[in-house]
Order: sequence, then C-alpha cells, then structure tokens
Amino acid sequence: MCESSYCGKFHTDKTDSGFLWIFTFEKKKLIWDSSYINPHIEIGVRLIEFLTDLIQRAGTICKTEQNRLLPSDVGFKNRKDLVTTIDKRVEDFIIENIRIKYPGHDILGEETGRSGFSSDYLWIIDPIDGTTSFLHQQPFYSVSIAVRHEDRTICAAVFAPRLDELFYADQDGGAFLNGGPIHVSTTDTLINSVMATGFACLRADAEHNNLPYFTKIVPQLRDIRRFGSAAIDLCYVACGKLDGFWEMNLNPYDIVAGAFIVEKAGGKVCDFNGDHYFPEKGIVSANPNLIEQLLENFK
Ligand code: 2AM
Ligand code: CA
Repeated sequence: MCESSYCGKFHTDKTDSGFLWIFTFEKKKLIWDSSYINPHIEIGVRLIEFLTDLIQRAGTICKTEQNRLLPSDVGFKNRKDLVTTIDKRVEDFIIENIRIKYPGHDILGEETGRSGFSSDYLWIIDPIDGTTSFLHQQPFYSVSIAVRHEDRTICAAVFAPRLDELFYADQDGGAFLNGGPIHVSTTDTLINSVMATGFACLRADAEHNNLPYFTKIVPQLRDIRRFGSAAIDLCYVACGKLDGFWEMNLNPYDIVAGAFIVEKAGGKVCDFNGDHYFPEKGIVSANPNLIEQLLENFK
C-alpha cells in the first residue's frame, strides 16, 4: 500500500550539442496510497479506454518510423544521450490528442516539458522509453503514459509495439497485459531470480554509478537482463517475466507508469533505502518475497 510518487519541475538548459533536461524536485516526498479511491470513477473508466487506445496509436507510429530512421533524425541531448525526431513527433501526437479530449488537463512530456499548472490532472509522457534500442533497431522500447489526479497516479499504460505488449492499470482494478490480468512472480530466493537493471547513470556520466551494485548483485542471481527501457523492466516485474529490477539516475517519466503497474500487480517499488524517494535515490522493484533480500545490497 505504501508507494511513493513525485512531482517536479522541468526546465531545459542549452548545451553545445543540444539541450539538457534538468529535473528539479519541488516535493521530495509525496503520498501515493493505493487505497486512494478516485472520486471520478466514470472519468477513470473513460480515461483508461482513451489511454490504451491512444498509446497503441502512438506505438504504431514508432513501429512504422523505426525502420525509416535516417542519421539526420538523430540528435544529442548530451554526449551519450540520444533523441530522435520520432520521440518529438510521437510526443506531439500524444499531446494533440490529449488536448482534444481533455483540454483542461496539464501535461508533462520528456521532450516538451510541462504545459499547464492549473488542473488537478497531470499526464506524464515518455514517447519512447529506450530511445537507444529504438535507434539501434532493437525491439525493447516502449511508449509510457501515466495520468495523475491530485498528485496520485490513477491510471497508466506502457506499450511495447515491436513486442505487441500493452500493459495497463487503473486505480480501481488490477494490472493487465493485453487484456489478461497479471501478477508479480512468487520466486522467493535470489538464486532462482532473473532480474534487470540499466546504466542510465553512465550516460549521465554520474560518478556514483550502478557498476558496484551490478558486480555485487549479479553473482547472487540466476541471471540478469538489460533491456534498455525502464518502463518495460518494471512491467516485466509486474507480469512475473522478471523477479526484480533496480536502476539509478532515472527520471520520473521513465518510471511513473511502470511503477504504478507493478504495484497494481502486487509488487513493491522503493528507493535504494527502502523509502519513497524514487527515482532520485534510485529505484528498486521486486515481488514482496524478494524486495528485502534485494535491498540488502544497497546498505
Ligand atoms: P530514455 O530512453 O527515455 O532516455 C535505460 O537504462 C533507461 O534509462 C531508459 O528508461 C532510458 O530512458 C533511461 N535513460 C537513458 N539515458 C539516460 C540519462 N542520460 N539520464 C537518465 N535516464 C536515462
Ligand atoms: Ca524517452
């Protein structure tokens, strides 16, 4: 029941090679209580239908455009952090459609920042989570969208178009993959676990990075995966394809939808200290049997 959420303010700084997103936390700890009842149930039903339809249309654009990518479509946010013209185009498509259906809602997108500060509703969009996989013609990327009401996530979806996997959850139900209910795994030992992690920290050139944790944790596991999309990693924990996931230096738009889906599927999400300050203090997710064992490695 205890979850966390985040709310922040984005601005862009110009750099020689493009632009750099900077995320400033306005609230270090917000309440995300899964027992919260959405007062707008009818809106919620309509929202999840609209959201799942929209995200599939956005994913179809990604899938079509991935094969057509040209070198001129690629830009750099910094030396290692890529963006393609498709990221922006897909985000524009999503925003245009939200604006038509819910003109009063606020929107926060990875590529365009935040528009609006007046609504109780906030849409958080990552048009392509896993841009490097997308650019390198690999299938492990996703569109990730969450809807928040009064600082609590009320529904979320992650769509991996090349895998044809649509994950979603809303406040009043469980979590689903392609229409069927999903639940986290029941694995209860690290040695029987397959987990995923990532290295956003290296692209951000962070001094404190994931390599020591990786070296420490991987020998304790059955195996490790590195898909390159935190949203997919979290959804794979949600459906039991993975038993756990950890990463650092992620941004809220990478994880807000996936974290909600994991929790709706019975899983745990926390920071490296077992607290609620994720993703700024790292993110760890696992089934309830494994979360404490995994967290031991961050002490
Ligand atoms: P992106 O593809 O939307 O950038 C994979 O390790 C995860 O890290 C993905 O969710 C990816 O999201 C994110 N990521 C990649 N580069 C990053 C960076 N420089 N800073 C923070 N997150 C990054
Ligand atoms: Ca992205």
